[in-house]
Amino acid sequence: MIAFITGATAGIGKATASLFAKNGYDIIITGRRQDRLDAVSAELSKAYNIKVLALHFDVRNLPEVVNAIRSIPDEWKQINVLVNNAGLAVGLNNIQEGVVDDWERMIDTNIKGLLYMTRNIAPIMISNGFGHIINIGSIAGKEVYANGNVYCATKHAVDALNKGMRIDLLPHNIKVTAINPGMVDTEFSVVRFKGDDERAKSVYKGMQPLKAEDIAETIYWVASRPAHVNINDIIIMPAVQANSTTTIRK
Ligand code: NDP
Ligand code: 8X3
Repeated sequence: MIAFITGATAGIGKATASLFAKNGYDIIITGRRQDRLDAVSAELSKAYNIKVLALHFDVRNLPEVVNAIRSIPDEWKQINVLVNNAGLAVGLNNIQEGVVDDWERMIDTNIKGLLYMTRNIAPIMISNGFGHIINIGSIAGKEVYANGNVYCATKHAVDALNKGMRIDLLPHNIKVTAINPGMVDTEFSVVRFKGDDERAKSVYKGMQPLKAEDIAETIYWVASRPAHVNINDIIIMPAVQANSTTTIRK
């Protein structure tokens, strides 16, 4: 069994790669940070005695995506699961003061990157006659919160693409699932606040967020349902978070 996980150098992607590896999957992992990719690759192949194929590319760069996927050896092409996880929020500004470069990074990564990956992996799955694409959306793809404008728009796009690709891939025996988390304590907020650790920590202050492993377990559960079962869509929240804007803090 083979699982392909984008953005496996940190957070949810790394925890997901680790759980699939623990369950005996060979894994294809991606990310832009080569040193992290090498470290995850070495750690998981040693810990779980599985094979790892590490592909170093930026999901925003279509030629890089195409070349990386073309480089996959034939013995790695029986891909059972693609987890479209690579993504980010950059900035938290109102629309009138938004930073256009932040908008472009989010749109290019969360929407176009997910599309580039899907466009290049789905034909391989179709030719195999099986597959499962798991898209990582967000509660931000179900609701909108103040200053979340463009990040929320990108995750609403993931919500729509998830539904659309499920229809298009249905005749090809390819399952499509979205996992939509609330707050998860990863590098997400450090990235959103451009390295401001204190501001990132304040996001989770006084409350217990989800861990990356909580999402990994959900992804693995979805992927391990019987062949006749598909989980279309899951929203998973910390117990103390009711929605994007209502959280109990001590
Ligand atoms: P992290 O910042 O911890 O991890 C993000 C991963 O995405 C990294 O491995 C990073 O790798 C990769 N990535 C980012 N941009 C690119 C790119 N252009 N090309 C390739 N890889 C990229 O965040 P999370 O684990 O929290 O985020 C994972 C997903 O979960 C995202 O889609 C996010 O929107 C979503 N999510 C997160 C929530 C949270 O509260 N944390 C809640 C809901 C959804 P590298 O930098 O090496 O390229
Ligand atoms: C990440 C969670 O609350 O910042 O998607 O939108 S949130």
